[in-house]
Amino acid sequence: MKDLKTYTLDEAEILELRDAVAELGSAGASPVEPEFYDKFPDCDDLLPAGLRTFLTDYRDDPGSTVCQIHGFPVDEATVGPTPDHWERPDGYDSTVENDIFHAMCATALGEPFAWATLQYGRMVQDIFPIRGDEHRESGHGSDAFLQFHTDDAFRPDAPDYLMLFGVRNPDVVPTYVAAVRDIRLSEQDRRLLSEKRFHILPDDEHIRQLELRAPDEPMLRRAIEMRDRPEPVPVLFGDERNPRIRIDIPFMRCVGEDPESARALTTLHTELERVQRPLIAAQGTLLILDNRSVVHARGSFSARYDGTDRWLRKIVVGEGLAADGFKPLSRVLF
Ligand SMILES: O=C(O)CCC(=O)C(=O)O
Repeated sequence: MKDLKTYTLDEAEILELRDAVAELGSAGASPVEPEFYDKFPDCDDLLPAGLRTFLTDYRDDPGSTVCQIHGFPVDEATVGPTPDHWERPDGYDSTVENDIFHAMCATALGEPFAWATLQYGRMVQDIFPIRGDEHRESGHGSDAFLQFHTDDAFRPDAPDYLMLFGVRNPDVVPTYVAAVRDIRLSEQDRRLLSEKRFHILPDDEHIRQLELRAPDEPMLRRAIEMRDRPEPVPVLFGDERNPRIRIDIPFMRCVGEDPESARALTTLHTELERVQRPLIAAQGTLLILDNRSVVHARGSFSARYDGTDRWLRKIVVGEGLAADGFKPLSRVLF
């Protein structure tokens, strides 16, 4: 990927950010809750000027794929051990500083939102290994390689950006990214992949979390409907010079018997592997992926479950909502 953009915070900017985080934090609203974004819709104005410009340039460049921001300080003692589960009975105070920084950067890109089906619809979600999930294709797996996907590819209104903040990543487990613009495909494969020949199903987490905790929720029925009666969709779409992609390798299949399309999908997968690049959401690094033009995967690793495991925080953002001047009625969707 030729166009990875990087910003490293300097000491003066870190001090400025500490003040901004303290100011927003003292108002008592948590970025885990939707109210934070309604209360502080312009909190990105408090970002250091250079960082804010970096983010808006990234957002406004139609060719942008991935960027990373290094250097937000994380205090090991404050964040404490990596939790066992996203339910986190002790609450979210330990990560509030980096969550506020994360939320400010998210607001510079568009409207942060969450899915009601995931982690009780919290606006900042946890990614870390959970005991028993080792072989699952989710952010809570570890031994399983999490294969290429765009986030929530089963939905037409999938996020535009995915933002991953490293609370800790001691084993340097990579997030692999591949830009669809870098791949080479035959005309025929491109055509097949641009036709409505594929079913993309909701990934397990959208259904499993509600089945366990809120089996009577209507949104669970909607998610099951999307799994059992998916609409056919293309994998590639948009302008050929700057193509868009929706894909979720472990949760997709061709519509009916279609060996040609299956082969085109395999070729696409191989190409994504060829152009992939490992990025590290190290402690204090924020990775930002354009979820329309970049696919991502995660390396496998052995979880220790001793409080030192890899821990990321995640926010997803819709750009279109803000671009239209439209404020969502609810930030927790399904
Ligand atoms: O853990 C990572 O690096 C990636 C997580 C991921 O794939 C996701 O949250 O969709």
